[in-house]
Amino acid sequence: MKFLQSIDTPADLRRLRLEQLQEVANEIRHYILETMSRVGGHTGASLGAVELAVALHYAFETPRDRLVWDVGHQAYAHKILTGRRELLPTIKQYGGLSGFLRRDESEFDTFGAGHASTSLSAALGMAVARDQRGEDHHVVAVIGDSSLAGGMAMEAVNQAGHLKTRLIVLLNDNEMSIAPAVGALTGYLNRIREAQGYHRFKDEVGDLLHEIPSFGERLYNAAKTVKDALAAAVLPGALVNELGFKYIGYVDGHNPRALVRALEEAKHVKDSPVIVHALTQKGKGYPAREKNYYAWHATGPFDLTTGAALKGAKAAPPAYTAVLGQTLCQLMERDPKVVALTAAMPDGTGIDKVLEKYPERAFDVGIAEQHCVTFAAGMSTEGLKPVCAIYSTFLQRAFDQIVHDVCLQGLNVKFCMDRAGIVGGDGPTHHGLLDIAYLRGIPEMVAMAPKDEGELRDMLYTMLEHEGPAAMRYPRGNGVGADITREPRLLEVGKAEILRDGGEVAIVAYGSMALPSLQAAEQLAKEGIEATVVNARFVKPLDSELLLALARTKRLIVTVEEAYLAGGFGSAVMELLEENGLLDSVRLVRMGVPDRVVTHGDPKLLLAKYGLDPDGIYTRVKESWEVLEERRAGARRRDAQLKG
Ligand SMILES: Cc1ncc(C[n+]2csc(CCOP(=O)(O)OP(=O)(O)O)c2C)c(N)n1
Repeated sequence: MKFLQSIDTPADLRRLRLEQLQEVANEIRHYILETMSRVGGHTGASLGAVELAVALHYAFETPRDRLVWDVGHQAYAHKILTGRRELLPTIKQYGGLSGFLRRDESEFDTFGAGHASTSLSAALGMAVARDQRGEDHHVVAVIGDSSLAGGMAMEAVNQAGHLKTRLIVLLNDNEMSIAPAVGALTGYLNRIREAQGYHRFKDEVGDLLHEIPSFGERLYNAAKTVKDALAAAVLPGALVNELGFKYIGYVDGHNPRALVRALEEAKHVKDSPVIVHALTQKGKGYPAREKNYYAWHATGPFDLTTGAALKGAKAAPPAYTAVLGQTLCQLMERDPKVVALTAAMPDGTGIDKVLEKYPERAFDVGIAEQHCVTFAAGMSTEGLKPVCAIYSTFLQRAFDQIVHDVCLQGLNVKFCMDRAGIVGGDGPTHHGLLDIAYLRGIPEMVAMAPKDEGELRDMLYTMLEHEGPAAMRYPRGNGVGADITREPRLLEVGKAEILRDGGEVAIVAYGSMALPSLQAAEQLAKEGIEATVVNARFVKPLDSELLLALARTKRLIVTVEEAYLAGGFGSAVMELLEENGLLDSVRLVRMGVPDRVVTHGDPKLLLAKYGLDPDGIYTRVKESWEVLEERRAGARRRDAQLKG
């Protein structure tokens, strides 16, 4: 690494000559590839933005000039150039670098990111604040073509064009989301590309016409009129201009020289926002680019020469995601009213399988969770049964749509929330810890969580048979090896399942915590503490009959959930006991995630940190039980003293 070794801040980069930047980019690309082949990460997305990061830090005086990356998954080169080079191998690991951007990680990360389409709003806010303070630095947002189509980004374009604020937007256009990009905006960007080819052709023809003696000039003028008319229709950036932005482009996004030149040009635009349109290739330099588009976006560890994924040693049960996709296909075969929707996550949600099998009944709406939910609501008014498969964390975006457009009208929309709970390396922006709290307060909603992948199938079937809104949460990763070959069963809505019966303790677990609770109970039994274990299945409606019976007969109830405690499953049980005047008759202990930001890292480690594994549950139950026993013994001693 001839250059990289001595680049500890962007100021070091800016000391180099323009023609040396490509070499710096090559070194960064090599370093990312080599590191990611060992640790995995958003390899492809970041490989595609190497030259962008180099050009940006070269052209702008960061951190004085503000750089706002959208999502942040593509910003590994930015991390490398801003003093975090040595830490790259720790990315996404506990205590290591974040996989996205964090203000507390670096002064160069001007805005925290992880969810898409936020950069333009944030950058516009910064630019307006700059103007109000009479300062003169640049504010630059870097956004991908798919994130630009997200609702928030469009809202920001609308306001920026109206305010005429000085703001630079670097569009990282690789024609890809995680899957191939979808939507009319993608079509528009494609047309810009095609139109530029046309204009180049036109200019060449113009030059030729000029060379024809006497007639040439007239022919050129006639052609120019036609060209102007055509230009109005397809001029690159015409729509962008109409929206109040200047347009510079397109630029080869892998040519640092061209990029720096375009960015320098953008700096001179003072009276409006400006878009610099860079064309990039996701996964640029990744060895197996042709084979699997998902690998262009993110990878686990891989073979550096072939790009082939390095597989784990033992075969694991199928992932919840795969079981969802496969079961949905199966159920769609039986019920023609069912349609499937994903918001830019076909692979991540299993909807890719449905898109393959039922292209007419499955929709990838792009990064547009809010639209997705209301689109589904509209379909359901006409008798369809839409299933929205959206990660728990991304469904947060669509809260009001769930309330206002689905539940208040009692519409028949189903929500499959993948990645519910602690997701691991993607960290705070991606943990799905809030869905229980944000869904269970909504009238009409039915909310459930399966204990394993077999029950996921039952629940999907149950949701589809249920009339009205319903949601199911399930964790990231592999199932537990449950039978997925049997026919899905219809479950009774609001009925829990007793997994183990006995003793004066009840562990009531929700979803992913049911089996760890069962294991904890087995461990407790070995020490003479018998516990009933309940797989709650539903948080709304709760199985109040069973829970009240437990409250009347047990001395200790422990609720366990992989979610924030505030407003969660345990809170629902506590409310039920309070409503029935039972809070004093039984000791209630709630286990879950406390009111804290949960960092990134190995999910096993994080779950253990919050006591949400068999050992943690065992310990908490045992301690709580011992306190009760101690109190009982104390009370007995006092009674005896009084009597004596
Ligand atoms: C609200 C939200 N929905 C979905 C995602 C998942 N996601 C992460 S990156 C990405 C694709 C972004 O595509 P684009 O903006 O074109 O950037 P690229 O990855 O192509 O560089 C998606 C869908 C997200 N981060 N946030």
